[in-house]
Formats: sequence, C-alpha cells, structure tokens
Amino acid sequence: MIKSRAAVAFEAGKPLEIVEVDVAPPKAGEVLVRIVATGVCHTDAFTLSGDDPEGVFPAILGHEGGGIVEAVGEGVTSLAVGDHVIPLYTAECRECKFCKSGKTNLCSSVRETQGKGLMPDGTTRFSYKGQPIYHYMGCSTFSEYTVLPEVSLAKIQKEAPLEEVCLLGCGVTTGIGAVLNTAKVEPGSSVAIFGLGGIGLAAIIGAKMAGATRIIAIDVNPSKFDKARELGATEFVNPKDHEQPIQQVIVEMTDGGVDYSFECVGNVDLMRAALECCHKGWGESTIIGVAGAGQEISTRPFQLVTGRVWRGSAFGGVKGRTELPGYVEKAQKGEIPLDAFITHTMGLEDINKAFDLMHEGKSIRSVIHF
Ligand code: NAD
Ligand code: DAO
Ligand code: ZN
Repeated sequence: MIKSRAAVAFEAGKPLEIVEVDVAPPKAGEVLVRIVATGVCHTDAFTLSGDDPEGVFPAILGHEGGGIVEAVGEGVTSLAVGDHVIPLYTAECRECKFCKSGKTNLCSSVRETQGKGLMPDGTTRFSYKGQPIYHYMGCSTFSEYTVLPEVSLAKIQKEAPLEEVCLLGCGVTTGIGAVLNTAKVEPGSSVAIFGLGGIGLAAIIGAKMAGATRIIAIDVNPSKFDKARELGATEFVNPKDHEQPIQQVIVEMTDGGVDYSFECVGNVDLMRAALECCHKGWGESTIIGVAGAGQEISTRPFQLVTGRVWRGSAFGGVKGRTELPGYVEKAQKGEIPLDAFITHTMGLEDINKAFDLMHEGKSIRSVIHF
C-alpha cells in the first residue's frame, strides 16, 4: 500500500475533499502511475452532479491526465517504470471484437468493470480509512497515484510536457478526432460548432486541419468567441441575439445548411438544432456532448429521410495507444496549440475552484499540477 493525495467525490453534488487515500499495488496486467497533471473536463462535473447513470460514489474522478509509470504488475510487457503515459478511458486491447473490427475505437476488454468503477478483477485499488473508493472511467486522475489496466495507457514521448499533453487524454483529442475520424470533414466544407468549451474549440482546430472554409462558432457565452477566432473559426453566432431558432439562423446564413455540424454541449435540444441546421441531401451532424441520464433526442424522421445523417463520437474515434503519440507529435510541432486551452493552473488543494470556474463559464481548461 502507498499513500496518495487525492480529491475524493464522497457524494454527488458535494465539493471534492482532499484526503490521503491508500493505493494498493498493481495486480497482474495493471500499472501504477504517478499523475503529474490533469485537466478538469465537463464530464467530471457531470458525474459529480449526480446526472451520470454510471456515477458511483465515493470515487476518485478525473480522466484527462498525464503521468509516469511507477510500477508494473505481473505480465505487463508494453510499459516499464519511467515511461510517460496518458490514461485512456477508452482502452485499446487490440484483441477484442471491437478493436479488431477496424470500425470503432470502442474496446470491450475492460468496459464492464470500468463502468462500475472497478478494476478488471472486480475490486478497487483505492481505499480510505479501510473503506473502498471507486475508480472513475478507468482513470481516476485526481489522485497523485492511480492504478490502470495496461490496455488503458498510451505510452508517449518523454520530451512532451505532461502539464500540457494531459489535455490529449480527453477534450482536445475528442474534438479534433470527431471532425477528422468520425465526420471525416472534407476540404472546402462548411462546419457549425455548437458550444465553445474545450471540446468545441478543439473541433474548430480539427475543422481547420481538415480544410473547412466556413467554421461557424456558436455559443450563448460570447466571451468564448475570441479564442474561437484565434483557433480558426470564421463566423460567430450567439443564439441569444436571435429570435428565430438557431437552426433557422444557420440555414439562412449558409444557403440551406452546413455540410457538417458538431454538438459539443450535451443539450438534447441543441442536438436537434445541430442536426436540423445541416444541408438537405448530405449534411451530417455529430453528437459529442453527453446528455443527462434519461434524456432523449428527437427530430422529425423526414430530416433523415431527406438525407441528413446523425452520428455520435466517443474520444473522437481515436484508438489511444496507437494514435495518441501522433497527437503528441502534432502538439510538439505546434499544430495543436494546447496552451490556448489552459486558462488556469492550480494545485490539487484548489481543484474545487476549477469546477467553479467551469460552471461560471470563465475557464476552458484548468490544469491541476500535483
Ligand atoms: P464546457 O462546459 O467547457 O463547454 C460547454 C460550452 O457550451 C460552454 O462554452 C457553454 O457556454 C456552451 N453552451 C451551453 N449551452 C449552450 C447553448 N444552449 N447553445 C450554445 N452553447 C452553449 O464543456 P466541455 O468540457 O467542452 O464538454 C462539452 C461536452 O462534451 C460535455 O457534455 C462533455 O461531457 C462532453 N464530452 C464528450 C466526450 C466524448 O467522447 N463524446 C468527451 C469529453 C467531453
Ligand atoms: O464502450 O460502451 C462503451 C462506452 C465507452 C465509453 C465512451 C465514453 C464517451 C463519452 C464520455 C465522455 C468522456 C469524457
Ligand atoms: Zn479491445
């Protein structure tokens, strides 16, 4: 057992508590990682709110981290002590039906136990005062030390600053990947991006990389527009400035609708708007935002009959172990400006401030340094 400083979510809807937890050594096929830095994503706030159907408490949240391998369990072959890694909430075992399909980045190898906050053997490595603490999304990066399955870690270049590339563990990769892998946006396309948090801003970078010529950035918080412009958005729309439904505004701006749209908020009404602002015959809308438990999407089926396509994307369709080193390389070359996302940095003791800043719309990403 080792001691680890961690921000624990003891109950839904309550601030995280900084305590010293016990971390058990990695079992066979597992790896102990020292987390150097972690981003705070909207999904952490979503789970903390109690709206996540898979949310179990008490748990150590966090899934956007960067760290260094501290110890490996029996049988671990792809990682060694000292390797730099990014934890993956979407594992990549390369052996399951999903991994071998060539059609998806979803992997079934650790999925069942991960969704219950447990390690693959059905137990947890964290405890506090003798009571078990659950894992979160297979990552639990809000702890100085965490244990993950080997298949849930991407080995990355040691030269890359973990305080920045941790953002590739979720938000930035998700937004870029959704554009490049899921929607496969073509050069010359028009794109509408709903929501300009970490995910939406990354989708703007992806749209620019794909050669989109019109990138319409939409947010109810106009303070997000400057950063969107800096990253490549060409037009800016605040739905609050218009009386018509936002889909109608976009359709009028674009002679019938955009080629591609992305919902980066998690609002089911906005998901409908994002679909309906797509061009008849070919427009495709990708849902990235995660909606609350029990919520449903709706539209008139005629929207699909007349050629619009509705898709969804998890972790940008990216296979983490295989593809993340390439994303890190792009960040190192300046093609993915990670520093643009980091609006705040703080120590673990201030992590609740990161959640406040997010709820107040004042941050893109707060990065916690351990
Ligand atoms: P965020 O809170 O930082 O950003 C959301 C943005 O949406 C904010 O700028 C907010 O002002 C804007 N917004 C809110 N309501 C709006 C409305 N009605 N119209 C337009 N804009 C509106 O969140 P984030 O970290 O960027 O995450 C965005 C969503 O993506 C969340 O639902 C998160 O859970 C989800 N997510 C999905 C994946 C995936 O793999 N699919 C990965 C990470 C995050
Ligand atoms: O394989 O059934 C499955 C689920 C995989 C989980 C993918 C999660 C994607 C959305 C969650 C937001 C992540 C921050
Ligand atoms: Zn797999």
